[in-house]
Amino acid sequence: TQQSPQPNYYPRFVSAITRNTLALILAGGRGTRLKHLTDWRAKPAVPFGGKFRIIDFALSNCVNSGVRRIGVVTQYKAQSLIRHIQRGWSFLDGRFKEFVELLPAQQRTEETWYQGTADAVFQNLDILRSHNSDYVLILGGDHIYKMDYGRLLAEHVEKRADLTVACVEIPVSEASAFGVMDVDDNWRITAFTEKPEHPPSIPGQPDLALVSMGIYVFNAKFLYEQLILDHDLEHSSHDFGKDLIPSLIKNANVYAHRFQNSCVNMASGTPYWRDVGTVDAYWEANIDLTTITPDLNLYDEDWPIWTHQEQLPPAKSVFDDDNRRGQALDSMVSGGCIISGATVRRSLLFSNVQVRSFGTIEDSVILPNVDIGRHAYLKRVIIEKSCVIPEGLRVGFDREEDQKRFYVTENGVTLITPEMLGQRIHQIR
Ligand code: ADQ
Ligand code: ADP
Repeated sequence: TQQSPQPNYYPRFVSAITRNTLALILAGGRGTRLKHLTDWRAKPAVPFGGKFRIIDFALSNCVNSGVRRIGVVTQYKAQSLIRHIQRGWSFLDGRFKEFVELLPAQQRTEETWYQGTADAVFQNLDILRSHNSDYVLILGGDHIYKMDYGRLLAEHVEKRADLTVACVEIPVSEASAFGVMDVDDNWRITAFTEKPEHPPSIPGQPDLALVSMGIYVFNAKFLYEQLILDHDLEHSSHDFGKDLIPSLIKNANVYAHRFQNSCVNMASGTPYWRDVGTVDAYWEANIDLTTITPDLNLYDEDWPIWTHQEQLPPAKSVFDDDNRRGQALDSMVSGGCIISGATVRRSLLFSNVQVRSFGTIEDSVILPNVDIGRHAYLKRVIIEKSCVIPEGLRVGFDREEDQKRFYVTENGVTLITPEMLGQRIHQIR
């Protein structure tokens, strides 16, 4: 038989199915392990990768997959998220019934804010019903990955499932932070435990566990019934992972979908999916992007990551008055940046960052609108938006000294915010 040529595009599953799907992105969680980066914003609004925010990945996956009816469920410190979505995500056209709609906790049906993730959906039930879709795709807003939800949906329909949970194989040593499942030969889920202390491994693969990505496809009617049942249970915490999913395994058709079948980013041979939930993981995933061929490909024209971006002049590097070269090596530099007589290595400069003469920045993530004074030497730092770094500041050389003023992680990454520098910022981050 003739071998079919390797397609240089991703076969898409944009169809009546993706069009009849409503995506709900849960973006209300705080993400406490990101420390001061979520003091003023929810985790999905945290900047990532030089010009994006974390939620752009889930949103772009939706748009690129042809799932273009999207609700974003917000709660905790949502202002920057709301603003980002209003500015960057209003290009969908209501005339084609395409939209991104914000669903803030607003006590429309209950007298409480959103309790668990299931309650966050329950409280919007009347809005969901009014959209009249056949399938509901529920996503977290806080992971970095590229996935064709069309393939997930196609498999869900093909298997006649009531619920499909996307899953991925990870080291069993890390699995207790996730929902862990068992499946039979047909990938039907036979057991599901949320964040077990001693996670079971995959039969025959003692080092790996099969975990939930927190991505669910429900038949719409089935979801509505189950949410109402769960709402009436007194002992439920109204959470998908803790309550709803485990309770459905026995009596419904619940299948697992393998991420590798719908991942559009297999550069390293393993599907890329990162929970940048800690400061160290956040730093590492960002710095990874400065390598020659990073595991996460942001240059794929077939699967663009959309975002809001300000209109800014191009990045610029110049010689300073003393004829010192301004340069960025192995780095990503966004619009509006000026590097004058300073050296930047293996770092990300988000938009509007200024690095002044005699400065050195290494292995660092510098969020937008930061001004770095002369003679500063910063190594392994994350600088929060709008910081003004004083002249001559040295960070990353003396852990004890750094800890006195800043937040230093286990892996020796130093997080610096305006508050730590004694600066009052009257700006939405
Ligand atoms: P967690 O990520 O720990 O586990 P959770 O904290 O509930 O679950 O967050 C899921 C998503 O919902 C996040 O995007 C969060 O921002 C959002 N969220 C949390 N509380 C919310 C609220 N009250 N209102 C609106 N949005 C809210 C889940 C599953 C696990 C699975 C992992 C994968 O429960 O089974 O393994 O995701 O990361
Ligand atoms: P963003 O993530 O875009 O910064 P936030 O959700 O953090 O937005 O901001 C919410 C509100 O908190 C805004 O009104 C903003 O002005 C205010 N705010 C943010 N940072 C500070 C700060 N350091 N001091 C006082 N208010 C702040």
